[in-house]
Amino acid sequence: MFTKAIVRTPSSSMINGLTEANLGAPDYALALQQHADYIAALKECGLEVTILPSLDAYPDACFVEDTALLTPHCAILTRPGAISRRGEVDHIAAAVHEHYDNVYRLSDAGHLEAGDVMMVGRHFYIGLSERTDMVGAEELIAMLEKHAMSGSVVNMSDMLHLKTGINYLENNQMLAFGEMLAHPDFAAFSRTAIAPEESYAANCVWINGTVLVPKGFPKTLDAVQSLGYRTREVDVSEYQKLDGGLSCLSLRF
Ligand code: CIR
Repeated sequence: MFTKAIVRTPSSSMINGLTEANLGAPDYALALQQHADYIAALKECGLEVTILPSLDAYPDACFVEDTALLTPHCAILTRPGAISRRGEVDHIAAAVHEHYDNVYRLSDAGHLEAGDVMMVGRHFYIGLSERTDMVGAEELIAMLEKHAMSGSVVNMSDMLHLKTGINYLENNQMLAFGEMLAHPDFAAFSRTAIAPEESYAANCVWINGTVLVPKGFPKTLDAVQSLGYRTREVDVSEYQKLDGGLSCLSLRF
């Protein structure tokens, strides 16, 4: 169960955020409305939400998920692979320290964004992407092991982050698309295929029995409901324009 979440209000500078989506620039006013509804959804799932202020100098800073990994036993501040995002970590640190006694920080030797990290109980799958390398992954695993948790790396080639393509809904269930559908590392799980035209919706988020599903992806909504989950749709179209999914917009712990 999760009890808390941390989010960051987007800045108007988000229109300059990193993206390869080719969906045009986000509408900032609409993005703010969508962010407010995202926070409402987190609260409906029972979470107490800390809302951090926008950071004009960091257009991607609303995607807080990448800057820290919050586990039940410790927190780890990351070192983003995207150079323009590295400074975001200093700005999330205080909020993380407020909630955790055991806080680690990855060194400057490698890089890792927590969008590449998927928690399955006490085990953490770490995608090796353009944003996360082996050095960062190995450092993270060593920190997890200090607290009786484990990690393993996942080879991948087609996606921004691991959780762009696969997400755990507890109960042995995962949503997957593309190269994650038949990936051997997840053979032990029941994988529900996301329709190719709805690939963005592979990034759903399980919170305390409810699954947040991005609005506008009816096949995925139906599939998740058919698995027996309560669902809550959240419109994040303006974040999709920046390659950001539902999970990227919060740290849940
Ligand atoms: C980026 O490219 O870093 C942002 N525009 C999107 C980050 C999405 N985060 C995530 O998938 N965890």
